[in-house]
Amino acid sequence: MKNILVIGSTGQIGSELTRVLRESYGGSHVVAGYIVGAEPKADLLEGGPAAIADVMDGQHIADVVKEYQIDTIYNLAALLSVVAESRPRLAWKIGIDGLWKVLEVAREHHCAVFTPSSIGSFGADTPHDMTPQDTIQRPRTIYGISKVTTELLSDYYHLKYGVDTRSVRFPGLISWKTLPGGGTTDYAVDIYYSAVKGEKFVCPIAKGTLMDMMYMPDALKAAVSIMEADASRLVHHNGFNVASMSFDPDTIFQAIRKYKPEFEMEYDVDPLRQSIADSWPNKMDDSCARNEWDWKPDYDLDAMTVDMLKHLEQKLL
Ligand code: AKB
Repeated sequence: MKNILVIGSTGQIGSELTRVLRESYGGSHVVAGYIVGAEPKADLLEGGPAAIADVMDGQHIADVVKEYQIDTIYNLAALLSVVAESRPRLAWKIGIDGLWKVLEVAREHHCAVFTPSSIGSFGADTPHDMTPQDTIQRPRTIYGISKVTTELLSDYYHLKYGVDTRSVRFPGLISWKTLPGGGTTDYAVDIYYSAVKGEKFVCPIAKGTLMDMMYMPDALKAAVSIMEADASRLVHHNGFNVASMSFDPDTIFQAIRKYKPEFEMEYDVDPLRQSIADSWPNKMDDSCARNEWDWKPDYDLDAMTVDMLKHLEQKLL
């Protein structure tokens, strides 16, 4: 049985991943790591142990790892792409200085580590259609630069020290449970909230801008599956492309209109978000993940839309 520490358990991915991991491995085997000022809500506190685990404090993380005999760390501490552009030094401190501390703890205490990468790790020079697993990665955002570094540093710890580092490149993640904060793909979550509230949606991304997106249950499945994968089959370790759907604002708008015919949308393009979106893939080729650890998503745009609308109606109305 694994003993898992989730660093960033109160964030967009962490809050849902901690619950899913507890269902699989048992509540007492999954520690919800958090920072002061972002304490877990009651259900996370009741479902299993919780501990302060700040990526800025490696000694503290080591103490938590020893206390709970942790063998697997999900390191989810990061700033998303748009907010990172306004606080580049902090983005680097959390994403890379913090990662370094986590990897050192993992090396000393023999833990496996998952630290997500992103479609943001690609850049304008990357082939945009069916973006290959191994290709040009020259991003110009601090988020992208830190994600490429995350992949390389994780590979380095694997090759040099034998630390079992694994990760995927997440597309934009869509969930009705926890809101993202400061990402380029956030519009694809916000649009559902507007549709359910009966408000016109003002889209900050231009019509025709394709990006990979994924429903949160599939993202959680990817995060758990890659850490469970048979190591002898893995050719890659970090930064697996994982894809499930790719759409532009008009396509998701039409998907929602199928169920909410009165829904309206207009465009007010945000230059920063748009320039980031333009540098990201239209659609990734995820055949390596499919071949090396049997990755397969469950949700397409229509299935996600039905589920999002159902749950947001229960939550908001
Ligand atoms: C963002 O938009 O910053 C994130 C991502 C795709 O990594 N959702």
